[in-house]
Amino acid sequence: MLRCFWLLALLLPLWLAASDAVAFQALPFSPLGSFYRPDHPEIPLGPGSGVEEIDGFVQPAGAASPTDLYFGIVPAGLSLSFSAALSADTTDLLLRYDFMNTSGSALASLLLVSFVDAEIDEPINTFFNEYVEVVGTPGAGQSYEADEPGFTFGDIYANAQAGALDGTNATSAAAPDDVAMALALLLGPIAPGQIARFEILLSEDGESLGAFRLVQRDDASDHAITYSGAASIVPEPGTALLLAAGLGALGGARRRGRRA
Ligand SMILES: [Ca+2]
Ligand SMILES: [Ca+2]
Ligand SMILES: [Ca+2]
Ligand SMILES: [Ca+2]
Repeated sequence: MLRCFWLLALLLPLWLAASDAVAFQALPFSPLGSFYRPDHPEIPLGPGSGVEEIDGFVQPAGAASPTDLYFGIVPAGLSLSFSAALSADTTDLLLRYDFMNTSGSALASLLLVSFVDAEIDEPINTFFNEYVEVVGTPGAGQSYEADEPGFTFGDIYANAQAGALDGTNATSAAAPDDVAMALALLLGPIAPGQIARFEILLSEDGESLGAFRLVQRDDASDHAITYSGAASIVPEPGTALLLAAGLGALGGARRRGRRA
């Protein structure tokens, strides 16, 4: 009996530490980068966190409204390569949406609206004791929204569907509720064959892409989800080759210099 007690006393701190160390993990995203919990029950995101929904809405210049990637369709004139990657220490989940302009003509702009409805410590303290903190100022081409996800009063989901985030945080620590976050990233022009790369980072240890970020908090937990995004044009293959050749020549010059 005494031996059992000591075994328990030894193992309990280890078990508590292990349970607290649950980290972000890969989610079963659709090929176009959507995740919807009712399709995949009981998938946690990280320490205390679960995801109800991650989705993207994409709108090329001239389109009347965005296309919801959840339905598995990409607007005409574009192809999408999506990937999700965990950092080596599994504290960060990077979502990458690479849209190539396959239309044969320049595209003036492309808008991606990312939408995340996550919950923190839902089994312990519900999903409706949460709020969002907005840190910094949106960069060029960025806008955001934090709000109740649309099951009761929030308009964030409707605004994401319309491609028009309202740039406000309707959540507050004083009146916590269910919350969702959205980021809009506008990029252009995109030449034929070029790739518009949109990256979204979900972090459990406060990392972000750039200084602007939304931080989802729980009023009874130390866990938080930091959400940020960045957009860039990926150089055309020709440019990338030239760049590589230039760097190669530079490397060669340095090696020669060191030997001399
Ligand atoms: Ca990290
Ligand atoms: Ca909660
Ligand atoms: Ca709103
Ligand atoms: Ca939520």
